[in-house]
Amino acid sequence: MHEGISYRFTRAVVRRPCNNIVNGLRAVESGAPDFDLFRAEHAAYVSTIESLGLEVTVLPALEEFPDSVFIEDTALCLPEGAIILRPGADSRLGEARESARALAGIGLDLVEISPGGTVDGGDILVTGTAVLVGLSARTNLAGFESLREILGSWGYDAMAVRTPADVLHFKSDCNALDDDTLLCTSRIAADPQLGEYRILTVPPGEEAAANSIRINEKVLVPAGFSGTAEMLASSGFDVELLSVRQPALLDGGLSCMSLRFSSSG
Ligand code: CIR
Repeated sequence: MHEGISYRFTRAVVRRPCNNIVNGLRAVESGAPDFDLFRAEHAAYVSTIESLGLEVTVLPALEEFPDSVFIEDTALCLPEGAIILRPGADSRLGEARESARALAGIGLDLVEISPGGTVDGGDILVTGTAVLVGLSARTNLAGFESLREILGSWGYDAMAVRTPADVLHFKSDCNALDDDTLLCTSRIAADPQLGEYRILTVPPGEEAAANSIRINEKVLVPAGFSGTAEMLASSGFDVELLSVRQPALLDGGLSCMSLRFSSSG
């Protein structure tokens, strides 16, 4: 593994939200997102990532796929190339084809997960020592096995981990702050599967803040979670708050709206 693999990035790929985003999947109905507000939050997200030094490729909206702004679920990009995933929701499977085309277009080598398995990128967490893959309603064992084989050929260890019940993705509850530190919810923090990591736990009531993302020297935290922001700042992290109110209506957050990677390795 390369030092800083979990948070040092030079590039990102995002996809603009489509008008049809109002029909995006959600576990609980809390109202449809507003397209104009979504677009504004997405634009702020893109400019924040750019301000952190990343070269950002912005792909066009895809009306055919309401959830396609959540591009993280379609691929895993590493210095060795892009692994094209197989999203576990039927309505999202075709998004991976579109990502494959775009990633090939920017010069990445592509490998594909075998048909039969499903894996959402939201279940994949790259840490300094292993790639953790949460088994969930979207990511199954066959998908994990296929991913493990590809990662193994590139020299990465993959480990299947438990995604808490009724949680969409592993990364809804757990993200990397550096190569050996994770930010977790309390429902996952004490899990022995994470025993080798240093763990920081979000305060009660701030579970959604576990979907914060470290990019280079900053940790982006969803706006409204001041307890988490203060805890991270007092642990020495440089924190910036960013609103994801609209994506949250569709169970999306900061991690899911970009593919982040380092082109230099
Ligand atoms: C879905 O249910 O697939 C979308 N509405 C949300 C996907 C969020 N993806 C992510 O956190 N990686």
